[in-house]
Amino acid sequence: MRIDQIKLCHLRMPLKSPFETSFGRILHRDCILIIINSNGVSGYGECVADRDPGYSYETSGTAMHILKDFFLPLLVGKEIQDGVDLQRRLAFARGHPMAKSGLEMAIWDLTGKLQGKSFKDLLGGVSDQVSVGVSIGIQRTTQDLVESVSGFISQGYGRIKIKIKPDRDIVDTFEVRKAFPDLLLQVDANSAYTLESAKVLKPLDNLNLLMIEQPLDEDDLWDHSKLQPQFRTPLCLDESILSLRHARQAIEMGACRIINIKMGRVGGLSEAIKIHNYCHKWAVPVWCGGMLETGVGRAANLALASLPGFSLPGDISATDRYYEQDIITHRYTLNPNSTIDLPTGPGLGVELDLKALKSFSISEIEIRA
Ligand code: OSB
Ligand code: MG
Repeated sequence: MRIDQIKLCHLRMPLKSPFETSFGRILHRDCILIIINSNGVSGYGECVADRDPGYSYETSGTAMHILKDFFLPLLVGKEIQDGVDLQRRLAFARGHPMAKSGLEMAIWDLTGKLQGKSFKDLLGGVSDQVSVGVSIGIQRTTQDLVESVSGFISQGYGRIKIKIKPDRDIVDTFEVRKAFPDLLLQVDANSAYTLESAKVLKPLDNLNLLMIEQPLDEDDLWDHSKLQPQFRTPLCLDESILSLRHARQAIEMGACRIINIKMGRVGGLSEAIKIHNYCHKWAVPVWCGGMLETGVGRAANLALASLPGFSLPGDISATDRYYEQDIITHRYTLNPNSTIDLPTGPGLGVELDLKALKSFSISEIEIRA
């Protein structure tokens, strides 16, 4: 396909409620919507970099810079075969996985639309609905947290993840477990501990948690490999896994027993699929992580999570959990069995709500051939 034009919309969307993690509080969610035009057809991609460098060094600002000054000039006016071809052209650039991933998503959306195939069919997905859970941020008090968990359970969510940090770990998790003894429950520390300080988490090992996500630093596979043998509960890595190579090394050294796959974090859909395939082959459970995506990125996550190795519920909640107003016309809803249906149209299968898009856009850039 020939790339005629690429447009970047830097969006800032109000969240229904603040989302607090060990790295900070998110009130507005930033992202970049990427629209690639080829022969009158538009492909959409979402770059999930946030406004602040809390989860990762990449921000919406660095992504705008890398896309505008380095990637777009290389692509506009060129013939691109597919996502793999795109990544070959971007491989000269070190890092910036979220910027690369947003572009790759748009190329896959175009590919699907041109071939009349849904994302699920392009990827080889095996189900039309995927199991999902909800990720709950740190609340003002433990009591607020228990109430929030209770609210999401009544909405039908069958798996809950709670965020933890030092001093908001043991009591929060114990109280949620006490209130809901049979709940599928997991915790996410977003790198808030060290090998030493993670000793305080030992009591969580008796709470029948599905996993403990990313307790230590993102660049610290080695200490995770020392921590995992001290716990019966599986450790899951999120921030630490930026590529298939990291996934293989983490598994080989016993740094985790579960992997969270986010296409933005690993540089795109093709790398995400490689990690899935590797883990599936070695029977390592994976699940699809979330970055508070708009309806565009959420469609891609749903399709990814329909691959056969995604055996655990994903952080892919209904639109309602995040946004009063989304940038697509469809709103994802939760089925009573804690699943969400995949879109069925060609490509991502989503239609933009242009009025909403305009209202959230804080800057736009357009490059034509
Ligand atoms: O660590 O999984 C995380 C959101 C932003 C950045 C990092 C994380 C998260 C979530 C939310 O946990 C998942 C979602 O519902 O999209
Ligand atoms: Mg995480």
